[in-house]
Amino acid sequence: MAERTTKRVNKDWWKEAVFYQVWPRSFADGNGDGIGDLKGIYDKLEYIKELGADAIWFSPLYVSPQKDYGYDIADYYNIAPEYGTMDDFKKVLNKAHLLGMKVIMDLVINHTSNEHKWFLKSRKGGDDNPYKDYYIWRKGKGKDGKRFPNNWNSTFPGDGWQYDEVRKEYYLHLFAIEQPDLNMDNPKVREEVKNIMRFYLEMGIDGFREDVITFISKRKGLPNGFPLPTARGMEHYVNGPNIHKYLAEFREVLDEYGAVTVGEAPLINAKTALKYIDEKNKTLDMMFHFQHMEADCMFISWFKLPFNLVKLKKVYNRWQEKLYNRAWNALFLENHDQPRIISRYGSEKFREESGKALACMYLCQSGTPFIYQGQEIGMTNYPFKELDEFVDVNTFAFYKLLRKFGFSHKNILNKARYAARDNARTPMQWNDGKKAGFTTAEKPWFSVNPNYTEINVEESKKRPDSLLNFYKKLIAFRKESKALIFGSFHLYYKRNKRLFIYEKRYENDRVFVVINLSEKPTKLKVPSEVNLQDFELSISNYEQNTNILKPYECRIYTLRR
Ligand SMILES: [Ca+2]
Repeated sequence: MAERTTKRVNKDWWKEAVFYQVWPRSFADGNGDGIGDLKGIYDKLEYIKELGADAIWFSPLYVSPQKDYGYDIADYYNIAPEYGTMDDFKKVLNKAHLLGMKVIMDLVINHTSNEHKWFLKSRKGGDDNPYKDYYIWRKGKGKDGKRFPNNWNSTFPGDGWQYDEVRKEYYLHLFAIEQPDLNMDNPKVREEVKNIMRFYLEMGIDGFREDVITFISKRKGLPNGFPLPTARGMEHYVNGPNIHKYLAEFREVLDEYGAVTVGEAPLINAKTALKYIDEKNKTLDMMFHFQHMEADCMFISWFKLPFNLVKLKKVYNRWQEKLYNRAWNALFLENHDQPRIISRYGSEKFREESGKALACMYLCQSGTPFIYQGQEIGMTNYPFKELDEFVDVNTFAFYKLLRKFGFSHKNILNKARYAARDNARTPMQWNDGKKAGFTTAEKPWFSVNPNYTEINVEESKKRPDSLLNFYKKLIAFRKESKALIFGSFHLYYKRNKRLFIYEKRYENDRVFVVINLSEKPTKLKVPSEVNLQDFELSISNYEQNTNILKPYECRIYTLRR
């Protein structure tokens, strides 16, 4: 029985892979116009490979007005001119494949840009218009037709509906005003999605990361939502009524090509996730949930709370246990929507120590790890001072909402400094030269974090004990360890507020992981199940290891054979 399970688990390449996420605009500028591009990416593929990555996820590269930096797509079949051409993309794809790396694209189909030709045609309305029902249009309510069709909000906080002067109707947008939601109940729209998938799968890509995929099915009749102050209506579209039907349709196309899919799933818990990813009947291979990103906030980083390790451990424990031998986790600490993890769960004072401890914390769990650009060198949040230094539409939407709720300008600025997605989007810090080696332009599209003189790839490569080299070592170690990738998860000292201690077991292998996730020196605890005499220390972020764990000390012990 155990053997059968193992075989089944091993057949999928992505389970033993480490993914690297590239957010193209800020990765590397190849032509000196201040904006990251495919030429820049092409030249840095070896760097990604050397880290130990087996696959790359590209955030959207398609034609877009960039209101939401590519997550508002105006043409799925072409590359944004500022990033290059389709030929440039094919060169990147081919080179990645030659280096032994897979490539997945971002599939954004909950919405398009309002500049997409489907939307431009849909605005015209008319019964004989094939694009009429591509989006979610409704007449206004009330005598004068000026009231919104229902009370839903956008998740970029604000109203969920926008009036269109051409069609004289409202359209639904769960994100920015410039991002109208597609009407996935329309079979023609689903065929369009399948065509997009086929186009890139035929080109040779290896799968998709699917943006807010759990939002694509809205409840029939679009009933009013529970009267929350924000995010109203979400119970009618998160994991909506036809989601599994639509994903099963898409899965048929994906399966023709053996493509991997990871779905973004805000607000999902492990029990609900299994409806999508249980191997017995799955429509997605993995899901990005966000419960582990709530250890320092209420739902989202804007509603900050003190870091709570007990809460974090509880979430990890639940997902590791629930999915064990049943489904597969996607592991991440950062992406383009999250502030930098060292500035959140770690410590800027113990920057590299805490970066290593956090790497150890998630890379030793079962699942497929994703590393976001700059995370591996320990990039931190940006020291924003004024509102006009931010660029993200979501930051301004939150600013507006919180002002409405009576927060002061200064207070919101403090929140934004910690919570804004902008923090993840500053240019990659390659070296200590001008503009961190990101661009030769005088003015990059977005400010470089001034700490680039200390925190950059070149410096990290040179120094054997750098965070970057720790990531390399840990990734290589993980690849050789069935216990880390496939093992069962055993959490010890659940209620301890500083220590994160767990064990992974696989057949006769045992790996014991000890992390002091605090700035305070803390006495090492060893559970009765573990006799440390039988283990050897494989990896640690300090040279001397005693009975007192230093700030953010982490250790990985392996059972002697
Ligand atoms: Ca460029």
